[in-house]
Amino acid sequence: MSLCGEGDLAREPLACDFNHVQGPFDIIGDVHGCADELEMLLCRLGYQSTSPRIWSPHAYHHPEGRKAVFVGDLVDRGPRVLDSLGIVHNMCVLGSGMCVSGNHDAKLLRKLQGRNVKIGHGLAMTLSEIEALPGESRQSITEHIAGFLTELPSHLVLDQGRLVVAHAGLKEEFHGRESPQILAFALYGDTTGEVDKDGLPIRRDWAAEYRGQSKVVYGHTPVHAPVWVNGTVDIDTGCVFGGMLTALRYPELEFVSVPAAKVYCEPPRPFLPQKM
Ligand SMILES: [Mn+2]
Repeated sequence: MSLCGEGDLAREPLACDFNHVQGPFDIIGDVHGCADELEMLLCRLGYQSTSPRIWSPHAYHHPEGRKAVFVGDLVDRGPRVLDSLGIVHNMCVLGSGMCVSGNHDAKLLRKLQGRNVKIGHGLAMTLSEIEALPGESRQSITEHIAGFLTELPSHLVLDQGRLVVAHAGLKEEFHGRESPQILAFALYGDTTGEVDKDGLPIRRDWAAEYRGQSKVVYGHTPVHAPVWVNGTVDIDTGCVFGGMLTALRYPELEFVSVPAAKVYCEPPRPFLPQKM
């Protein structure tokens, strides 16, 4: 909120408020450093490579003005994290892309801000890519990454509220609002605070209870194929785990996927159909 005019309280748009942006969109699932598959998917969707010379040499735009909307978790686990960040950052700057924060992006940001975070295998791979940068550019690239990650919103409300994109999904009462609780839901899902026998967080099935009018497109939990549930769909088809990188074309509501070139990381729990 900011004061404006003669005491009128002018409402500043929230970071998530993109009601006026109509698309069409290509919403893209968790990239996790799989830039090879991201570039292949963008090409299949009709995006063309451009040379923005902003921060990294990679960017794409669509000749018909479509926008790629990323569900977050750009980083960790995969082989080309910095290229993935560069592509998405540059597309956001050029206006051909938008992105929400994922839990891995938020954790990398905390690490870059000097906070004490637990470094698992996935984050270690991101940090080793940063360490491998030549000394003279490492600091400025790291600052660019931190600045980009700081600006990622918790979720996006698009197309007059008809479309909501959040990393782990979002229940209707949280759409278009901001709070620490709403951010936690958008990043981690509807966690109960308990863990299962494998030590993984137990999540409530918010999508099963969803009755909203807006379509909610999200990622975070790898599934072997996207399935609509009450107007919500998880498009994280586990590319980094050897699955696919999937886009949902909107408003067409068509899925476009490219297969992962390989298993880059073993999944924490199986998500592909079990072979009999
Ligand atoms: Mn995630």
